[in-house]
Amino acid sequence: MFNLILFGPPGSGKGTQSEKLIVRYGLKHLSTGDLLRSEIARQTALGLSAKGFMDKGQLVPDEVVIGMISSALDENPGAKGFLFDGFPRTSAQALALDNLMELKGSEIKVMLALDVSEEELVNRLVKRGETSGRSDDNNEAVIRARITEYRNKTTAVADYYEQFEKVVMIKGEGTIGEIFDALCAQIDNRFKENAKA
Ligand code: B4P
Repeated sequence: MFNLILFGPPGSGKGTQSEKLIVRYGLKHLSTGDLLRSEIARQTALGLSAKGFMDKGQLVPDEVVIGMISSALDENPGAKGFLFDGFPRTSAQALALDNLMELKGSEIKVMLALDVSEEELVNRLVKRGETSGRSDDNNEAVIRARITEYRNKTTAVADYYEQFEKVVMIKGEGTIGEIFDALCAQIDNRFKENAKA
């Protein structure tokens, strides 16, 4: 299995690039943001509780998202590999993911981290808020709260994978095509190494 994490702050392009990467590499896309929004749309108990956190720009509690990822992994036993988008977002989630991967006799091969300036992030999310209908995108204070959550709780996840030399920084500003090419170059390198191992 080839498993990778696409990492970066809110609005860095994780969702945008994931859609293209799963097509190119045949990976199963696991986006905790998408999974949570689907729970909200279906008005499940999990969704209703998650919405309160998301609308304030806060992270949803670890046990909720870890449970969702665990179920999604079990539902896809034949996957060639997983692309994790927006997960893990805390150190506890990173440890849980490593344990889940170990249970499957697999591991995270690489974390590709998109680097984008804060002003560009805010601009992108404010712009998306004009059309997306997402309640966490239509208020600049909530967008800034999401970026603060990222700084306080999520950057530690990159430090965690850094100790295993699995983090590769990618410039996340430029055209979507340029960024996609840079991501693919890194994946192609590691796929080759994977095939040899
Ligand atoms: P997510 O759904 O993960 O969303 P995101 O971080 O806001 O966006 P992403 O980085 O995917 O940006 P996108 O490609 O869409 O999280 C939403 C909320 O869910 C979180 O705040 C949290 O509350 C909760 N949550 C999710 N996972 C969680 C977890 N593991 N633990 C706890 N809570 C969790 O791009 C943004 C915009 O930029 C788009 O409009 C796009 O068109 C544009 N764009 C993309 N690339 C561009 C480029 N190169 N140039 C210009 N614009 C670009």
